[in-house]
Amino acid sequence: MINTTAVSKARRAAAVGAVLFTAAASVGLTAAPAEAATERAGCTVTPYVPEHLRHNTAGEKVIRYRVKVACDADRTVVIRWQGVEEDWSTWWNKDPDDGHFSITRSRTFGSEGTRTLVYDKQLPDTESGSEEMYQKVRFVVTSNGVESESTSWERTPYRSFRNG
Ligand SMILES: [Ca+2]
Ligand SMILES: [Ca+2]
Repeated sequence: MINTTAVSKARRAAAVGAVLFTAAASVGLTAAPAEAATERAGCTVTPYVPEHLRHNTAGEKVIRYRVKVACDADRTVVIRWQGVEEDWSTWWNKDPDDGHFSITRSRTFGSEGTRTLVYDKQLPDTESGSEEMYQKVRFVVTSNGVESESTSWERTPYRSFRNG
């Protein structure tokens, strides 16, 4: 039996991809790197594409969300951190992304350094077929009592994971 949901999802993804490709070509953009970093006030934060870590005792996939944080000395960084399952809305079919987690993490650097934050969570089941997981972060930096403005949200590409 043909899985019509998966087929229609693939068609929608292809259609969205074609539109994005056209838009990028028309303004001469190059493809974004798989992982991009944002710098603000002496801290650089890099979110990575989610990875399959292991299976839990229920037989479900546990996904690892990883963010690298590098700061100069005397910095405190507060990161808003979300995991999301991507869907594709069109004007004729509203299908917004599914929020998965939303957390805040803070790290203080007395001296210059780099730390990796990880968050592990069971893959959600939001639809038939695979789940397209990505993560996004934004952050503020405080140094000597001065707080920076927040960065904009920075998201990773998604990675597809099959449930089970
Ligand atoms: Ca999806
Ligand atoms: Ca979904």
